Amino acid sequence: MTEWSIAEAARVLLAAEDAGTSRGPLTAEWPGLDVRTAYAVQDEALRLRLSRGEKLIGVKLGLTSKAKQERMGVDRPVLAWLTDAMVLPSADPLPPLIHPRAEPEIVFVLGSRLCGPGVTAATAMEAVSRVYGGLEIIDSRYSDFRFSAADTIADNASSSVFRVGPVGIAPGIDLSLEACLLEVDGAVVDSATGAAVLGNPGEALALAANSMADRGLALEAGWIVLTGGMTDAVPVSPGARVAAHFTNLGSVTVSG
Ligand code: 0L1
Ligand code: MG
Repeated sequence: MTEWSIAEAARVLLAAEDAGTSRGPLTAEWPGLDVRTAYAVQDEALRLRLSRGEKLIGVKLGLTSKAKQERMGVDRPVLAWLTDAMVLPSADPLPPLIHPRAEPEIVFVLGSRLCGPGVTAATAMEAVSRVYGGLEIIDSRYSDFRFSAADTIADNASSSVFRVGPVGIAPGIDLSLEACLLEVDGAVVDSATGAAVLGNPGEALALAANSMADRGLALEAGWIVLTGGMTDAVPVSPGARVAAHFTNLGSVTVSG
């Protein structure tokens, strides 16, 4: 029987990611894994990633849409770390993954540090230098994407890779109205506007800053922030081509 600890959980989940294997939820074996402990697991896994040469480049929010929370059975948004190893270079196909799913996101690049508590969507947007469209590929280390909030937080919110689109604009447009069509192999499979992301992606950014402040942390200048899937995540089969077409933020494609 595994003697669970923060260090052991981080090691096991990172090893599963590296090996491309999935497992049952940690909470089934470690009932003491609560949300606070899960963020400590995530932080320890980040420490391991940095110690092998990865660079911290930002954060991602997950489960910022009610529809996705209901589908995944998790009742809160989650935060996780982004490193440079998660950037999918343009034109590269997906690396081997366990069960990849793609979701379109509105992406911010911060021009200045953003530190909670008390950050509102309006003050959050003042820290943004550029807004992009992106595609995040999520890949849970739990079989069948079955997990509790604490499980997925420990698993860095199913992070694997993401691609930011080629069009970056200064903040100013109403992002709640920014629309996205999600296509798989040329057929539209879903659509949404930025309103799906907590009413406005600026709200997600404020939530990230305020949640980080609860942990004594801030969002740093230059960081990338993925604000959460606008639509449900679609499975990416080998050879499939997923495209996200945004109204003002251009198009992003990923091939499986
Ligand atoms: O980026 C995301 O929305 C992922 C959140 C974690 C849960 C999941 O795997 O959907
Ligand atoms: Mg996401």
